[in-house]
Amino acid sequence: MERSTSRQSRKKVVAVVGGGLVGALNACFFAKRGFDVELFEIREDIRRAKIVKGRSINLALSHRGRQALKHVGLEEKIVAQGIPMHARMIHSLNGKQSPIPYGRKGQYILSVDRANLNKELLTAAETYPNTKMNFDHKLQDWNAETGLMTFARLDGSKEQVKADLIVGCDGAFSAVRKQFLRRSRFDYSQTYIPHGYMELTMLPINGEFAMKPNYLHIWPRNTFMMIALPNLDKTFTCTLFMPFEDFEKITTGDEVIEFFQKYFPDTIPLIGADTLQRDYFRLPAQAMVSVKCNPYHIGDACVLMGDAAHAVVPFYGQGMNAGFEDCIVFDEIMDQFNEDFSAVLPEYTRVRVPDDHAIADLAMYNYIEMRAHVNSKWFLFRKYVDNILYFFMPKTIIPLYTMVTFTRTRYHEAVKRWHWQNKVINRGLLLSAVGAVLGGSYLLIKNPPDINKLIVSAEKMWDRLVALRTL
Ligand code: FAD
Ligand code: EGU
Repeated sequence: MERSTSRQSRKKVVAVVGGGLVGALNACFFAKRGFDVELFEIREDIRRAKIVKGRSINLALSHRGRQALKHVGLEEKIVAQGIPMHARMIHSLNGKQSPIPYGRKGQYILSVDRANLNKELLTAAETYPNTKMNFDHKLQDWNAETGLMTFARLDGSKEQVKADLIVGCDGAFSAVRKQFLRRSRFDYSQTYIPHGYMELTMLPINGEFAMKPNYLHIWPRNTFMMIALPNLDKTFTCTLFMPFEDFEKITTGDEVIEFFQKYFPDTIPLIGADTLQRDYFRLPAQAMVSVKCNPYHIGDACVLMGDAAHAVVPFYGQGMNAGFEDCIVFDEIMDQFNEDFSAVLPEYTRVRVPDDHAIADLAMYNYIEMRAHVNSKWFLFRKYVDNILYFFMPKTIIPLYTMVTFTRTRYHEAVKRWHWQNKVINRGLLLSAVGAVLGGSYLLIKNPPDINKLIVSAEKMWDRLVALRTL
């Protein structure tokens, strides 16, 4: 069956491949501009599905993601269904909890439910009369010369569709991207990290959240780490990050408890030993991959966005936020170039690649940093220093996570500024050290201390020490 959806007289047809977070949002962006939008998604409609399988249950939504939602009039609605997290709560091994604010009052990130967000975005896209949703459509192949796409259905049938523009939003293992890989001068790299992740549910206790809800809870333990985000149903989703080889060492329920007793003892009564053992063996640990590529487009026919263009490891909480920002950046360029795809697509690649590569690098850097030497004390110390410098010099020293999380500073510029700030801080430290030595020497020379007084006070000190010993 062949179906040609491009019509001469009408607005151009945009095929969005992938109905995940970025695909569904993109459908809204293109529909708002008046294009004929066809969205293709391999899964059934998740709004009707009983069980939604997929990656992480909840996500941290921050400024960039919110700005994108605002563009399509969804910010308020989504924010109302999220849980504000004003600070991180650092859990030390001894059970001590220390909050560290994300920013000033009123600066917070949101814990949002992935499935719910996806449903809201699909529903929003569908309210435009010029969108058509095609579920149970798996992109099998497409032709970069003709733009003809082939979809496979569950019943075994095939469908061929043509569009003026193909927007690849089909995630880290993108089928759209496969055609890019066959072309010359396409850069591509993918890296699996040695860690896997596993999600554990912390149920409410006596009908209330088991821990304080308005925090992103973190258990930093060098190579092991756990993070918990609150859900609207008063549960927490705990994500355990650990090298695959360590996941494989734990094979019995007793070993699970033993492991948690050693590294996350405060969570055992909160999750419950039996729930912990059940959740641990329910699903195998999931892999994490980082993908970078360049360019993001082919001619005027196809463009990649979201994880299809840049899968990042989750150690900055930015994957979805960056993907949502892709949509804004593309939209702005569409304005600049009058929706002329042959100009918009190369400009989008030119502008966006350096920023997406920067956040991919930052997330990987943070992964390596956390794994290498971040225990709870170090984490607390680093964030305190960040926040104190920011408090006293808010115009000069802005913490990196602040630029990334609470502004739309281009990612690559945030990295540049971070390097510059580090230089300033190091010079400041060096200068104060040199200043202290020079100033101290000057004062000593100007007011030479009376050597007798020094000796006397030394004698007094000795007396005091003796007194202490005999107490
Ligand atoms: P996806 O969500 O993967 O959606 C792709 C869609 O395409 C899917 O619906 C899929 O079914 C469909 N599809 C795939 N292949 C085909 C095909 N051949 N034909 C048709 N359809 C197809 N990001 C944050 O911003 N904050 C966080 O706190 C955060 N935490 C994370 C925690 C973990 C453990 C992980 C793994 C990721 C986290 N992320 C976070 C990243 C975030 O999940 C992704 O960046 C985001 O889901 C990307 O959205 P996407 O729409 O590009 O891709
Ligand atoms: C990982 C998994 C704390 C959800 C990075 C911070 C994350 C999230 C941090 C996951 C960390 C790490 C930041 C936010 C956020 C911190 C951030 C990480 C949400 C530098 C559901 N990270 N994440 N940084 O600052 O900027 O609190 O799975 F532990 S939100 Cl790894 Cl802001």
